[in-house]
Amino acid sequence: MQDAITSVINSADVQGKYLDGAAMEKLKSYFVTGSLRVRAGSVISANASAIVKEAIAKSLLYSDVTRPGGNMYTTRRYAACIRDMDYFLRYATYAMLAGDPSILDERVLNGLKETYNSLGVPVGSLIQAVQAMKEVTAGLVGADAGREMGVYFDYICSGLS
Ligand SMILES: CCC1=C(C)/C(=C/C2=NC(=C\c3[nH]c(/C=C4\NC(=O)[C@H](C)[C@H]4CC)c(C)c3CCC(=O)O)/C(CCC(=O)O)=C2C)NC1=O
Repeated sequence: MQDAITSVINSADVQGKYLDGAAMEKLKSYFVTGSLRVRAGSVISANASAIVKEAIAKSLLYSDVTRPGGNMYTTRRYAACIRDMDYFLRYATYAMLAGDPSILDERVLNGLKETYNSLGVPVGSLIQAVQAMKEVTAGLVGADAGREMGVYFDYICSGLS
């Protein structure tokens, strides 16, 4: 896993150089948004289950996936879906705090699309649910932090499509 600081330092080190102006700018924009990120991280962790519940209610409840024959039908599969949404929220929050998406590649997206395809989990519906979670989260943390979280929710969606 990388973060905004290690990724800037690693790429300078590969070239055996001190940080140049562009690298310093990247660090600066990460540092000035530090308290915004930490505040958003606290709000999200205090409201995680409500965020997931509302995102599901907005996107999938009473749709084909929750009806008999749908992939969320039965308590076991419904619970697996909620759990997956909570994974996405938690790892997107880690990535937002780190300012870097690599943790999503390593711990969430690796092999996930293949798993979903083999289980018949409808990826289109799942992306709808993650997009709903992006809106719900932004409503809670505010536009600036919401935009930052949106980067990582979108990263998850494009990694699955
Ligand atoms: C931390 C990283 C991580 C992720 C992301 C993860 C996902 C994950 N979700 C799974 C299943 C599942 N995922 C869903 C999700 C959904 N079905 C729908 O229709 C909705 C669109 C959607 C919820 C939004 C469902 C229903 C299952 C169970 C499918 C089945 O067993 O038939 C499985 C198969 C094994 C299991 O059931 O636990 C994995 C590995 N596991 C991990 O360790």
